[in-house]
Amino acid sequence: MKKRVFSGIKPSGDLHLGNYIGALSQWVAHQHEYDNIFCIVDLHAITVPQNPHRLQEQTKSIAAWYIAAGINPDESIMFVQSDNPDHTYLGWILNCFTGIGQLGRMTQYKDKKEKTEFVSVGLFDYPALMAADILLYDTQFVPVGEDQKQHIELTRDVAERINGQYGHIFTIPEYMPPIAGERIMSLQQPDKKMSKSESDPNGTINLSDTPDQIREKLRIAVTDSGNEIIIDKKNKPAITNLITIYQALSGKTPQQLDAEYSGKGYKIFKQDLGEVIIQHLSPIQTRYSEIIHSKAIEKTLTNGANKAKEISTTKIQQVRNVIGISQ
Ligand code: AQP
Repeated sequence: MKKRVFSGIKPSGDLHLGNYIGALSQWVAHQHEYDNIFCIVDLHAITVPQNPHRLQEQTKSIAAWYIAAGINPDESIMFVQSDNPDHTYLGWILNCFTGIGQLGRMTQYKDKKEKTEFVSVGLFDYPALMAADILLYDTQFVPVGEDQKQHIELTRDVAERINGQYGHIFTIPEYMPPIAGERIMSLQQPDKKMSKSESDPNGTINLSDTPDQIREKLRIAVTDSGNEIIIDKKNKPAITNLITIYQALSGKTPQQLDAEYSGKGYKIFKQDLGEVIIQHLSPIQTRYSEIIHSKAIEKTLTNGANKAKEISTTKIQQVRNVIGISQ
C-alpha cells in the first residue's frame, strides 16, 4: 500500500518560486510514489485580512497552478479545505490538546503578528488547524518548505499527547524536505524568506511573471560583495539563494555550476538564471492559461472534497468515540 502524503498552500496571494520549489514541485516529483491529498487551505488564508472576491479568485487560481504544474486530479485528491468541515471540527478538538505556550513559540506567528494590525486568535491558533489537516488523513509524510517544519513538530506533539491519553488514534506524520530549496529567500532581502505577503514585489518571482518581469527582477536582485558564484550561506546569502534556485530548477549540482560560472561574475549568472526560470515556467504558464477559465476545475474540487470527506469521516468518528462526545 502506498504511503499517504498531505500538503497544502494558502490562497493568500500569487504563487511564487518559494511555494513552487519548496512545495508544489516536490509534490509533482513524488506524485506516483504516494497516495496524495493536496489541499488549498483557504481557512488558513483568512487568519489575516483577505478581500472576499480576491480570495475566491486565488483559490481557483491555486487549483489551476496545481494542475498546470503537473498534479493529476485523477491520481491525487485535490480539494479546498473549507469544503470539508471535518477540518474545523477536528481543529477545535485539537485546540483543547494544544498548549498556549507552544503556539506562542511558533516563529511564523511571531513574524506575522508584527506585520498585521489586528492579530486574531486564528493567526495564533492556525498550527492547530494545520495539525487537523494532517492528522485527519493518517498522513505519513508532509512535503512542505522548511518554514513549516516547526508546525509539523507541533502536529506530532499534539498527536502523541492524544495517542498517549486515548490509545493509538493518529498516525505520527513526518516532515518531507524538498530535494533542493528548503527555504527560498527574497531577491531583495536575502535574510527574509520569499513570501506572498512580502511588501516589495521585486523580492518575489511569481509563477505568473512574464519573461520581462523575471529578467528585470533578476537584474536588480541584490548580490553580495565579491564576484564569485559560490555557496556560502553566512557570508554570501544573496548569491547562495540564487544558486539554490538555479539548482532546484535545472537539476545541476553546485560543482557543475561552479565549473560553468567560475570567473564569469554575477551579471552573466543572473542573466542565465533568468532564462532557466523562464524556460522552466513557460510550459506551466501555458497550461495554466488553458485551464484557468475552465469549469472543470470546480468539478475537480467538488469531487476531491467528496473523496476527502469519505476518508476524514471515519477519523472524526473514531476521535468522537474515544474522547466521549459521540452519542
Ligand atoms: N520561501 C519559501 N521557500 C520554500 N518553501 C516555501 N513555502 C512558502 N514560502 C517558501 C512553502 O510553500 C508552501 C505553501 O505555503 P503557504 O502558502 O501555506 O504558507 P507560507 O509558508 O506562509 O507561504 P507564504 O508564501 O509566505 O505566504 P504568506 O505570505 O501569505 O504567509 C509551504 O509548504 C511552505 O513551506
